Amino acid sequence: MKLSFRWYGQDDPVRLEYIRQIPNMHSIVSAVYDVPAGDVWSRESIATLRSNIENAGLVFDVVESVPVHEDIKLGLPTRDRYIENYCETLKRLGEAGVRCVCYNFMPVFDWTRTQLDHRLADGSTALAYYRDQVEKMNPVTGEFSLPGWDASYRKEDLELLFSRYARVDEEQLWENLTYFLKAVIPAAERAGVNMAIHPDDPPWGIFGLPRIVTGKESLERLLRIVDRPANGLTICTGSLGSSAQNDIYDIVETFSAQKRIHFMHMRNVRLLKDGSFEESAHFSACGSLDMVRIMKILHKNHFDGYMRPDHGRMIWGETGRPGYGLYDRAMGASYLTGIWEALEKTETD
Ligand SMILES: [Mn+2]
Repeated sequence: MKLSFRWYGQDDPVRLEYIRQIPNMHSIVSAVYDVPAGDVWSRESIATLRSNIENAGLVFDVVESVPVHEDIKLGLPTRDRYIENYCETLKRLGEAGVRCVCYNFMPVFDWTRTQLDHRLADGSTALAYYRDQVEKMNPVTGEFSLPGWDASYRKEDLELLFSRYARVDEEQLWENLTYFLKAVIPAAERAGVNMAIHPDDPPWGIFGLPRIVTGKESLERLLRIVDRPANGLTICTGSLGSSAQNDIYDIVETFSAQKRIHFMHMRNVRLLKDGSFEESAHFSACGSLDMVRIMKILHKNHFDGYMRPDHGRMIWGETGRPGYGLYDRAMGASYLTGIWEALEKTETD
């Protein structure tokens, strides 16, 4: 297991020097943020990112994410140009030493929450998703807006996107993903990069948009499309685990035994009866997931990929990017390191 930490570049209030002080820290997970989705990442930007990270004594070998242009997800004729760009970016990342690229295939919206500052009993704040609030929202009319959305979308852009996605059902989205993978996975192999798709977050359709990377069956289907190690997974325990339908332990067991998990996002969630969920501290008793059980499965299957603490709460008066402060994620990282060390030093026979 190689411990890693997400960093949003020079604008991130969490500094690389601080991240380096977390015991056992190995890799920085980052991205080039100065180009629109679909464009090729410049060699200069990649090199700057790499040298910033290496100067801080850390390794730059994981990227999250290289965004997939909407035209690829929609299957528009323009997709070929964007796929070509994608492959070129992978080539350049491979040359710069990157070994794992996380991406997702969610239409229009990335992760979705209804609240970014839900106050927990201990006074900290966390991200939360309340189902009844989502059901009342209409993103196109803009009568309600969700936190965390890409504010650069104008109303007209959203209307156009939604009208285009009206013709894309789940099977069509699978076809578009298949087309993408068949082009991109061979390029990733040539670049020495493992692709690791992030599951949809939350793992169900929202606002009538299709979502397909939602559970064990869909992950199995995805791996079969191109049955090569470079076509792999990011298992996000909090994303998959926010649906009571998903058996996260079985999922981790199945795919870590097959060596198809390249990246683990470890976080805990507390599931509510109506299908809503609140993010929680990493410690198992704070949420609905048994983190030790997940780590045990990974250890048993000799997991040697990357792992990062996923979202943290805001604690100790820290302000900044919701879910991505330093303090709680650092505690999460140390908690994971502690569990892993205990497993390493415990006789398993
Ligand atoms: Mn995640």
